[in-house]
Amino acid sequence: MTKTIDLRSDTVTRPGAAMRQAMATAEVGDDVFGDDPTVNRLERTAAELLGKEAAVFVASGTMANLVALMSHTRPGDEIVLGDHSHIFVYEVAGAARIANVMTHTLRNREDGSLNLDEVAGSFRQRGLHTPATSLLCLENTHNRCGGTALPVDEVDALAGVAHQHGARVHLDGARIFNAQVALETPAATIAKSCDTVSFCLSKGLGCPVGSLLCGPADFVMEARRNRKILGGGMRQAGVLAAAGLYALAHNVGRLAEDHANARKLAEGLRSIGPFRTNQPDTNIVMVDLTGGTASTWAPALAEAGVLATTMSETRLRMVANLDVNAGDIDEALKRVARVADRA
Ligand code: TLP
Repeated sequence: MTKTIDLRSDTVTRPGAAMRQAMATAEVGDDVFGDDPTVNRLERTAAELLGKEAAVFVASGTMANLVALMSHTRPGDEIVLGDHSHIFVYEVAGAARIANVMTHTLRNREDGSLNLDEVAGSFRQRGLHTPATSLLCLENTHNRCGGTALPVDEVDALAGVAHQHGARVHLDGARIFNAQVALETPAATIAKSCDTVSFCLSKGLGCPVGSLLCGPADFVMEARRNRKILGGGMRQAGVLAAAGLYALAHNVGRLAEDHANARKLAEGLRSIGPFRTNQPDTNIVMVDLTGGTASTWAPALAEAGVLATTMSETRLRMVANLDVNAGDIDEALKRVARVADRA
């Protein structure tokens, strides 16, 4: 059987033997009582890496973002965020349904950034007729903008404007370690001007489950209460936290390989068929189809053993990940070329 090359996301990876060994031997306790030593160690490690006072372990990136919104805002507040942000596009309107906030979207530029003047003009003060804008949400790297890594000075400028208007800043850093590697800048520096930052263990870092939400100690206390509301209080979660500690120790530096593989994939695709791609900063390749449609390309590629995600009728996404090596990228390109020859 030929191996299927799964490029749908960096979430599709399976924990390897060493990670499973770390999970199997983890010391555990009841985390709702604060008794799980491995969870406690992961939370301390995450807070240190992100340069924040404290962190809380949650089930997913979506839960981290929702808990952040619940903890930063009051019902009826307004939040400002990009129109391509994961929170706005992919989180099932949790902001509206559960955090009870109104979303004010601003256009994301191609590189995932927001226009500083538009951000500055978007804040409203609580008044007889108006909601308070209490939070700006940023995303780095930016998923729908092709895994772009937003430079630190841009993050700082945007956060500075929010702070001038009395709002706080949450950074969806689901892939902040990809940004760390691409920008050669510590995640703590990237997140420095943001009040809170979340990141995922279950994307490029290769864990089966888990995200961390990091911020000031009093914020994290409130976040623990909100996590409990969502049913996210976990018990012997040390088996999962052990995977996270393993990943933070072993799987961060190697993200450079994913970035190189994404570049190789993008370059190869451009020379093969009716494809235009981004020049990936990190591990995400956006493939714009200049011939045919996603509804014909995606199944044809799957049939040939290359899985991609359909973003729209003219766009596919392919994501380099821990389970795909440079040889697999060469093989994927050969398979795509065979499909393109028949098209
Ligand atoms: N992204 C997933 C899908 O939901 C699209 C993917 O395959 O890329 N923030 C960002 C920037 C994300 O990309 C994701 C997941 C999340 C948050 C949510 O994380 P999970 O899936 O753990 O809830």
